[in-house]
Amino acid sequence: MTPEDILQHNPNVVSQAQRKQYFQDGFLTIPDAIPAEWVERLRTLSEQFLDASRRFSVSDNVFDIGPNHSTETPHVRRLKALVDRHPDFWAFASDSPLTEIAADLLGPDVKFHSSKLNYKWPGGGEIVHWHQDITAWPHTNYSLVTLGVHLDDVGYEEGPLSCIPGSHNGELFVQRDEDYRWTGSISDNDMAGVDLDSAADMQGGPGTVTAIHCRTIHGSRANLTKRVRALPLFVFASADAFAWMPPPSPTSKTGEIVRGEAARFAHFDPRPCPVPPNWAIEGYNSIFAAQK
Ligand SMILES: O=C(O)CCC(=O)C(=O)O
Repeated sequence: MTPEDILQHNPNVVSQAQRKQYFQDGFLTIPDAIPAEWVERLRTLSEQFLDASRRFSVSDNVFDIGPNHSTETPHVRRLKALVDRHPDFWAFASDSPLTEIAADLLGPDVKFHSSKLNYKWPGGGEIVHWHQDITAWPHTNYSLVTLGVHLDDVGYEEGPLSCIPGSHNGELFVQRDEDYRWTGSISDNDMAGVDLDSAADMQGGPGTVTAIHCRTIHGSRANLTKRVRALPLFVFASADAFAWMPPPSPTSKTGEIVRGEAARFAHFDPRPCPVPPNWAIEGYNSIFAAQK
């Protein structure tokens, strides 16, 4: 769907002014969007999985294990395919205020794409370099959004997500090195033409939702605190957006309609999109592994 079409539908929880802001900037921070009970449930699940990771030492389809991981001190960079990890993650994605927000930004017919939980540990190990999400999972159009949920306070020190306003209307960069290997990040050369001074942090307390348009350039700095910063992320698409390459992190729910109805026609946006590796053949671990 186009932003104009989406704005014609009455919103559920996001105000019309916020929706316009989202389409203008390519991102939106929504404070107090998720009730405390949900935040607490997500936090508890996150802690349980971190604890369970102590028994593992190599990355698999559940955990992306970082280089300093041990039984005593877990260093998990990502819990993968959240909705397959616990039914409550799927309940949250498919029937909660989060799903309402997705519908407000994508239109009444919403398709679930993927989900993960990123951990940013104290120090610079999980710096996320500037990138655009859609080049990893291209679709026939660009009506996709990544929604993140703050489980705790996320301020400057915690390494919040940071976005370049208006970059969703600019070009899509090839996230590969000189040998055309996937890097998952935009090269310094390409970033030289981007106004980094305009970058805006997405800060906020527990229950804040961060919405990032799939074309928006974003990243996150080091965690300067002594605590891990956990960030569950959920990707949704308008029902009329169809993937044209295998997804990097498929889940059993990928492609399910969570609001409204399945599309009878695909919508095609003519703006070109670089072709990612074929993840079904090459496999995918996480953005942290790719950006190393
Ligand atoms: O975890 C973060 O800080 C950013 C994650 C991100 O941008 C991504 O996984 O695409």
